[in-house]
Amino acid sequence: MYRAIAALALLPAAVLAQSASESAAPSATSPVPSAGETHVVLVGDSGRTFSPDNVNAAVGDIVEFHFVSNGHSVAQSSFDAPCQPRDNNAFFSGRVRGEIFSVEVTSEDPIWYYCAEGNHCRGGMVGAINAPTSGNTLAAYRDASGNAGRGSSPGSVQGGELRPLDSAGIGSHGQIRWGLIGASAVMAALAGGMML
Ligand SMILES: [Cu+2]
Repeated sequence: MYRAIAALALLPAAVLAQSASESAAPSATSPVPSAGETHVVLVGDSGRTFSPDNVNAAVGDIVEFHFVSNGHSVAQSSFDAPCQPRDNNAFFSGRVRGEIFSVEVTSEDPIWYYCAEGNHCRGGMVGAINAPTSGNTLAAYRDASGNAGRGSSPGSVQGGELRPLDSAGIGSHGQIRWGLIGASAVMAALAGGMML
């Protein structure tokens, strides 16, 4: 009798362990772009923000800006002059919604960017790719943006590719989609385990 109870007590743990390994499987087999890793940055998912506001990317990687809310853009600046286009080749998405703007990382140098709409940049809506952890940090760039004037835009949409977000509001490269599926699968597995 005691043994039977002990075995039953162990059952939920075994079910949970198995569910966890099953839900992890899609990530392992999800398509990986051959050129390099893809990093997703959500634009405006919680107000005037890029999140994450820094990504560490290698040459050949892609950074995708997912415009999940209205009234934002992404434009490249220098470190020294936030809220202004870096030069005539600064990347710029234009003001878009429901689209993905993909930028290829072609250098190990830090890349600084901002939202060019209204006062968003001076309000701190800035970000970086490969920001150093000392010296010219993202925090220093953001501080400087607070003293900048109203943001200005590069003259044209350039330096990246635009494509639509899919109907789920999530792009086709899949990192976030797999993340959401993984999270809901874990929740379902937990709920299922509790019912057992
Ligand atoms: Cu903005």
